[in-house]
Amino acid sequence: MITLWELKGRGERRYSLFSWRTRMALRHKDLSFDTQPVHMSDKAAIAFSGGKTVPVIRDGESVVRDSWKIAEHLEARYPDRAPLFGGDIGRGVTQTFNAWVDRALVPAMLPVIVADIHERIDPADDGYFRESMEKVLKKSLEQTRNERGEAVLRLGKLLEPMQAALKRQPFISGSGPAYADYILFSVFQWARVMSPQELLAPEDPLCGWRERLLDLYDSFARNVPTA
Ligand SMILES: N[C@@H](CCC(=O)N[C@@H](CS)C(=O)NCC(=O)O)C(=O)O
Repeated sequence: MITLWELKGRGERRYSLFSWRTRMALRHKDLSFDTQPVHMSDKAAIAFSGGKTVPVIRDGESVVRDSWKIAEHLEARYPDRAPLFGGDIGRGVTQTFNAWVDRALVPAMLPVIVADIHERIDPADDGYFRESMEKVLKKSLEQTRNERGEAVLRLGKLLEPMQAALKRQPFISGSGPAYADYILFSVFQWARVMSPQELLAPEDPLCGWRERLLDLYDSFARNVPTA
């Protein structure tokens, strides 16, 4: 049995975007797992991992931290299960995509939804979350709410290449879903779980793609508490 440590929000919401990558990767490989929800501010709960962020997994004797390292671990440990990358070239391209999502897309999504996230985190994390987010964004959560219109426009512009790609193929990884899809999906699932804003219009190719991801593995990601 594998255990996944992830963030605990209000009303059983699981909102760690990086942990959603791991959740989907575990389902992709058809591995069963249980979860340990933790508060964002409770670093003692994950001190055994040697770090301060989730996801962390324990898989037998191995403790692995960082969503990318976890994906590599699962691919190496379970080579006979459905592949997450599809060989060395696929792993390389997927790692490049991981860097783009983390360094361009996540910072573009954050100001759009951060005030909504704040309303749905566990109350125990209130001060910690506000302080750390306001430091990253260099503005107050209230200010992000006032400037949301511009942030939504910036996000839309950034997503244009994804829309173009998804007009040509049903998944980021091609004809079927793989880890690159879960990387992108994690950002939309983060928004779906914590924000009531509808960010994708029905005619957007990203909307159809997200529906396909929500349908996977018996609607695993669809049937969770959301905003
Ligand atoms: N590169 C890491 C990033 C993990 C990360 O930032 N996780 C967030 C939750 S989504 C976290 O644990 N934050 C705790 C904090 O900021 O104190 C990964 O891919 O796992």
